[in-house]
Amino acid sequence: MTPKNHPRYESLLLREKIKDAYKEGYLSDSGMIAHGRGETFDYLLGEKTTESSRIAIDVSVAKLLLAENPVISINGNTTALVIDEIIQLAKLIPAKIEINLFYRNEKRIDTIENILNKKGYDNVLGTNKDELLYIKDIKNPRATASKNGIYSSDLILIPLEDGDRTEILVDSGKEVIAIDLNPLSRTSKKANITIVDNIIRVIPLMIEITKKFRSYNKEKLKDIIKDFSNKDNLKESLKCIDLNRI
Ligand code: PTJ
Repeated sequence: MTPKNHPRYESLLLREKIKDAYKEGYLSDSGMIAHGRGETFDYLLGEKTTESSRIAIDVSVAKLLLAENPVISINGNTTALVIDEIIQLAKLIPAKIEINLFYRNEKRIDTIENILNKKGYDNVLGTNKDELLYIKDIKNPRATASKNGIYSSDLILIPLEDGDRTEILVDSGKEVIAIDLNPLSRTSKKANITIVDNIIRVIPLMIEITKKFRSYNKEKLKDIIKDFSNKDNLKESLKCIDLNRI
């Protein structure tokens, strides 16, 4: 048990969630390493939502509300940390939820599907019984996607994604929104929009902003998107890493 008065209580609580998910068998061992890397960048960014992240979140929500067939891709880490919020966001947009694992195996897929089912969410895609196709016929396990989900979607939200898959998605002409604490990762650089922030802060904020933007007309939403440059936004995020902060 983590004592509540511990100065790093929140951070330790997240580690507990990650460890529990690993023990339950749905978080990959590499997922624990990825979490550690995320913690480092979060530390350097001051463990807060920066102005550049806030801009990227606004643009992402506007894009999600304008998309024809938006899909939220989930993996082990996302399920462990923010699954309730993901379900809420998917319902609000509305967007589909697809399980898309880098280290795919049947047991992990079933466990994540069960977690969603127990929360009353039954339409999850990417399960073992779903029809999976190869994006752009790339016969690579990294390129599989649900026929009715990522395969046919125009916009995908990928919290914590590996660079190979981001590249495949972007090169296939899909728009990709990434959430990645590392502004220098291949995913961050390849995605159309990158939110350099922690998923535990981003998804609740996206819910709040979706509630506000839902009443906006298309023109107003397009206005929010129009001047966004991912490269410039990433540069701003990098500036927030103040190595002289002591
Ligand atoms: O569950 P699976 O099989 O799909 O595997 C998921 C992982 C994350 C293991 C897989 O996609 C992977 O190997 O990813 P990478 O290449 O390690 O990239 C993960 C990125 O997410 C890194 O740049 C981390 O800094 C970042 N990250 C880690 N935790 C968070 C995060 N970004 C936002 N919020 C976090 N909480």
